[in-house]
Amino acid sequence: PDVPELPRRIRWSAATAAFQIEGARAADGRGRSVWDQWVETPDKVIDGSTAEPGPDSYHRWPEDVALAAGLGLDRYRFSISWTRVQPDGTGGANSAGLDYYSRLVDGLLEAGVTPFPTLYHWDLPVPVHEAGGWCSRDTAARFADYTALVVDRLGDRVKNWYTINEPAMTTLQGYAVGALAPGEFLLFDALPTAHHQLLAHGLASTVLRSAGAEAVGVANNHTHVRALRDDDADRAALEAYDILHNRIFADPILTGAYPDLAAFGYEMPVRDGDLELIGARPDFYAVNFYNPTTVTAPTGADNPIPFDIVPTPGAPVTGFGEEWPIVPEALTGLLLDFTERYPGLPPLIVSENGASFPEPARAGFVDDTDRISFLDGHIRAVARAIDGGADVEEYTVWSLLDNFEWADGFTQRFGLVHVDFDTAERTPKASYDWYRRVIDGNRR
Ligand code: GCO
Repeated sequence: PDVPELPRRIRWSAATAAFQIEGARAADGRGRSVWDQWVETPDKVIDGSTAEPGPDSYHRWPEDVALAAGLGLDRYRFSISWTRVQPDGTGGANSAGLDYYSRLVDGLLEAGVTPFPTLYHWDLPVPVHEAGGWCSRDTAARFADYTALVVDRLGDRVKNWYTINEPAMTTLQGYAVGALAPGEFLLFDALPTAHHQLLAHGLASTVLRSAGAEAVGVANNHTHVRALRDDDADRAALEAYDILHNRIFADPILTGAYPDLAAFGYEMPVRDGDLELIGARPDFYAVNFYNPTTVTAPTGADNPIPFDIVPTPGAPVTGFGEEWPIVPEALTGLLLDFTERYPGLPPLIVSENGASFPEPARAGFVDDTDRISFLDGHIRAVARAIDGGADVEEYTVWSLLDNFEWADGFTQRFGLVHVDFDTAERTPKASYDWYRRVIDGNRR
């Protein structure tokens, strides 16, 4: 057969996120998030786009449901916008905002696709940001309140939840180096934002479980870290980067303790009981994986950063160039490293995996063979990890459809489905049909 076959049955999914697909930023009382501020600030988004209309899923969600069902997905991963539900990040629910997600959930269930929402995919309400955002411990409590509003309305039909998406990217890109909203440049002073997001995950998990949720977990971005050279200086760089990108976010959830941060001269603002909450066993551990990261010892005498990120030697690249090397074996390595590093780990989910390549803005049909080969390689990498002992129970393609790629605007396309960003017209690509065959083949 020409499609990859897994050694055992897993669930198949595809993902999107609210701000990246919904458009309709002012509809039905939606409040403003740090991403609204970001897209309205000159020079923050490469093509000056504002995420509107984009795929316009706020109006076209029935098409998304039909596309998800057409693939034969077991589950669809979408995110809920905090500011549609609770426009100012405090107080009661905006029922018009919740109505939207309620319709989407009903549509998915009618189509036989299990809804698997993410409660937070980066769209922090502006007032919560102004009160300190993720630098403030109180934001975790705000998030738990918002979670209660959502589960109160959807919890009769939604049983599986991702709490927070990629806290590592929010800490590193959002607060440490300012490449994504809210655009703070705090370097190591950004570390408390990791703890507060993990605390938010812990508090929200408790809220969800007591409302009858069956499976709750966080979706973390992880990378497989490699040293450029086999020497002590580069190994130290590897260690440092592995802690900052992977272990700060995985260790407390999976072991109930942070890695030693003394080398960075930092300590997390942990209070009594925090680590019990954060380390309460999740029902799954979800990994967003895109590429490995190669590091070397830092150059420059008083460089505050203990590593330099360099291109991965010999790797082909995606539409992002050298920043995004294509190395499917790195996914096998990552899943096996986790299995070994965290004995007793809950089942693993690959909650995002995919790639963008240059594609036309308008298209009757996109023959995206490069995406097919990327996904084929990574699904085979998952198969090898399962053979090697990793307990992977679900795989998710990022993304169901082309969408707003954050600071890269509409210049990067990750979809199985092409979207004309002027008309929101959707056209399945070759990879859509291929993924449908992968799912079908693995069900037999
Ligand atoms: C995330 C990711 C997605 C991106 C995708 C491609 O936060 O889960 O950043 O939203 O669009 O990873 O970059």
